[in-house]
Amino acid sequence: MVNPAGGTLPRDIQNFINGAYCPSATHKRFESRNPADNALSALVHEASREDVERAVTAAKSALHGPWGQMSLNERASLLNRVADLIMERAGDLARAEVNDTGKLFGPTLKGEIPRGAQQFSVFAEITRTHFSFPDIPSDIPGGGRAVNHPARTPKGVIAAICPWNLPFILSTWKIAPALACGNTVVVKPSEETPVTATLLGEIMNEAGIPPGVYNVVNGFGPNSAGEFLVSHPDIDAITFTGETRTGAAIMARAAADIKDVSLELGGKNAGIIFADCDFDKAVAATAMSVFHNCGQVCLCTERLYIERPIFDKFVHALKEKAESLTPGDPRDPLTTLSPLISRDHREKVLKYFELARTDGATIVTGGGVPEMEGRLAEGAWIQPTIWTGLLESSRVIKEEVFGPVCHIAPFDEESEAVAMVNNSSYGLAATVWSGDIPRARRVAAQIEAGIIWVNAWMIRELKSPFGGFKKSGIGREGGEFSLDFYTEIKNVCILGE
Ligand code: NAD
Ligand code: 6OH
Repeated sequence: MVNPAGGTLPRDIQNFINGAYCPSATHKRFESRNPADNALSALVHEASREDVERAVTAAKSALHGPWGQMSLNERASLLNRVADLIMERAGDLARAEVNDTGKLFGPTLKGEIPRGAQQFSVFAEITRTHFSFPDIPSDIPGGGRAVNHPARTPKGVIAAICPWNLPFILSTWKIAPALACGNTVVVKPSEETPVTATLLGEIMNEAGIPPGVYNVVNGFGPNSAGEFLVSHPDIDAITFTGETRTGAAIMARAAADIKDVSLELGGKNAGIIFADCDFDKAVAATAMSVFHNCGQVCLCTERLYIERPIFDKFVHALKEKAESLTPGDPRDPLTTLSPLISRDHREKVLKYFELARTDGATIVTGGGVPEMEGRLAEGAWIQPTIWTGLLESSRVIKEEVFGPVCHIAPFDEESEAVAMVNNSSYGLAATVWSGDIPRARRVAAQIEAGIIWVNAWMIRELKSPFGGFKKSGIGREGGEFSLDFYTEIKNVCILGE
């Protein structure tokens, strides 16, 4: 049993450059606070332009050192060692993640950290087995035979810019394929959640990953580490997860140097629930999809369309689920609701609560801030909230709130539900609940989203493709689908006799 309060947490978070922790060149530090009680959890060294320069230079030269000469088997062994060491340090990583985010300790220790470890073993195996291609002979006009050898080569130095909602998993999602494909990386964690990516530096050193292959620069976006990294001429590609607006700014900056981008952006995910579904399962999974991680998973559902005969019953059942959630110390196994990431983010969510009221919503439950006791009264707590009665044109239906909220509307016709789901500028994920599988397949085929679950939510095989339609992003990552972003394909054509 890992003690959630035990272990020594790093309080002074430095940058990790060329295999060593180093303070900011300007000695500037910023505060990181625990959203459960607003206590100061770390002082973080903000990387200056000079620090970013050193990190990118280290990553660039590491490409051609021992890392670049390694066999695929050697590289895979190192990455498997990283996976093992993450599991050995799972307690430290989970505690750090909980302090940074307010996430529940149990699911973080048992779910998110092991899943981050798994990314390294999955990509070690994928790249070890996929880098040899069969020869493809082709006929040349005028005689002769040529043999084409397509070979994947590393793209170079990858900038990985990460969000705060699932800090460890979403950073490993980028780091593991980047390294497995032979690249080097400079990671910029969110300013809200710098610790786990920084701790990973210790693990990389212990695993024997050569210096410079993995680097971390901490700081903010504009006029800070994020912007310095994105605009650095020696960055070869940028993988970004975060808000659509930020993705657009990064893409615009990357265009100047024709840098490749992979963008995992915002969403306004919807669920369609037909009257013939397994009602209890649909309610339980939908409650998870709305309230898990306080609604701060990019795959969370914020719009629900319920077939009219079960509308009232469904609203009532989801209300009961929402009201049964218990906010509290994230380290307490009895806590079932975590806080938002920060009080600033809570201000944003509360503005949507206000907007919903102004737009005439019926507040089924929630709509405010819960009363918390003692030190937790300082935290970023919010009530799980359900609305009905809004017009589809309301900004609350159109914009991503990123909190434990949803709007529920009835529908009569299948085509009407599909049209409402698709009437969005986003297209990341959707759920369909029905006992009629041919219908569920037909509906799924019409939904404009990158990930569609039928009678499920959030079951995600790491090797499956992940990404969004429309303003939810560009590109697909996950398993083999990551290879196209993290490699360049070079074709060598040899003309024989
Ligand atoms: P954000 O866009 O505010 O920040 C993400 C990262 O970008 C941070 O590290 C930030 O410092 C950095 N950044 C900000 N401006 C920058 C700039 N101009 N140049 C370079 N870097 C810059 O996002 P967030 O608030 O951390 O995360 C929440 C958002 O992320 C939500 O919109 C959510 O939907 C989205 N998200 C999407 C996915 C997905 O896979 N589609 C997954 C998780 C989160
Ligand atoms: C967006 O926030 C992505 C979530 C995906 C996962 O957590 C996963 O483990 O597949």
